[in-house]
Amino acid sequence: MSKILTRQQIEQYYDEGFISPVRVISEVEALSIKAELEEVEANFPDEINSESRNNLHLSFAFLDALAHHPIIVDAMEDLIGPDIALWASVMFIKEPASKDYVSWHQDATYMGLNSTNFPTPWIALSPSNKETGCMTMISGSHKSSIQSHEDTFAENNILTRGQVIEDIDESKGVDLILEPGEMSIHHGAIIHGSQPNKSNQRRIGFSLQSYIPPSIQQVVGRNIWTHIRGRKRHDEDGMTLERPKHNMDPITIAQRRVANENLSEILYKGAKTKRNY
Ligand SMILES: O=C(O)CCC(=O)C(=O)O
Repeated sequence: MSKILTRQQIEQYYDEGFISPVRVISEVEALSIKAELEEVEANFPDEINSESRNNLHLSFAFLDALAHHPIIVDAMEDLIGPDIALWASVMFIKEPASKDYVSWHQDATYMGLNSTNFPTPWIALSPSNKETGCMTMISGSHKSSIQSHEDTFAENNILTRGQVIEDIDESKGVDLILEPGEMSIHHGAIIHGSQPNKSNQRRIGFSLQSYIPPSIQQVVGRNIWTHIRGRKRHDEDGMTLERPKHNMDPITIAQRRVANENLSEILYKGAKTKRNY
């Protein structure tokens, strides 16, 4: 029996490649997390900024708590079973009236895993809708294989390589409208992207990319996994990450640095150039 997701939601994940919306925390709690995020952005500008946006959960206790949130983890268990590790996380922020966008892509393309079959929850910390630049999913596209992506490194494209899949049938696009505190869940092979934020408020989404069962192996590079629940992965052995007891817990800073260096090796493998995220 599933813990959080209904049978219909689980079927939707397999048929269409995404589920949305699922309430995780109240709007008030989400806005308090946003306020804490903005406080640490102001206090630790070198550690958290538009380029230093990966694996914040490794050093910031309030984001570690979100990565381990029982509603998120129970939903993941409904999709992948009881043994769960988190591959990485990315804070996707689009500033008010900015040109930043995310081109059509499939997450699994550059993750160096031997499967594309895994879920990513994306938690809204501000309203995510057509005006603020929500994610759009191409329904059912996870059923086809990984498409060819062209690296563009385009200036306002906030994906690592600015990678893009051309010639998408946008008529199958479904906008994932989320209120603060709600999440969407998308499949590792679904084609998705997002448009610029035309509003006067920030659009903030915390992408927990991705929760992975032990049956899926890292075949490119060496990822540093966050153990979440159940049996540990064998490639986590000997590597016990400390969870941050408070924001910027000193013991976790070096861990995050190494995790991000490793992540960069994986995400930019074979690329002509590297960005700082
Ligand atoms: O935040 C966005 O607009 C895009 C995020 C994304 O592509 C992802 O979480 O996989």
